[in-house]
Amino acid sequence: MKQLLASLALTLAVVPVWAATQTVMLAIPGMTCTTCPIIVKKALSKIEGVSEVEVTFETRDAAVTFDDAKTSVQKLTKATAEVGFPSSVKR
Ligand SMILES: [Cu+2]
Repeated sequence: MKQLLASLALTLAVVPVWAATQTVMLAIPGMTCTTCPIIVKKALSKIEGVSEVEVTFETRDAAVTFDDAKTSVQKLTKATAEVGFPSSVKR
């Protein structure tokens, strides 16, 4: 039990309870060639709080992993729109 509490305390110290990592799927229908995902990925990657971006041209979507204490879905969709690719939440 002592050991369990110790490991639990360690987990809480590493990942603050108020910050949650989320992954959102964005639909980006405006991507028309294989260069588009590169532009979209670059725009999403530079947002503070975004840790992972996986843009798939074939399905016209992007999986974005971000820290919801630092950024929001609105900021993600705004960033893609600013580089010419309006996006919406797929799931
Ligand atoms: Cu293109």
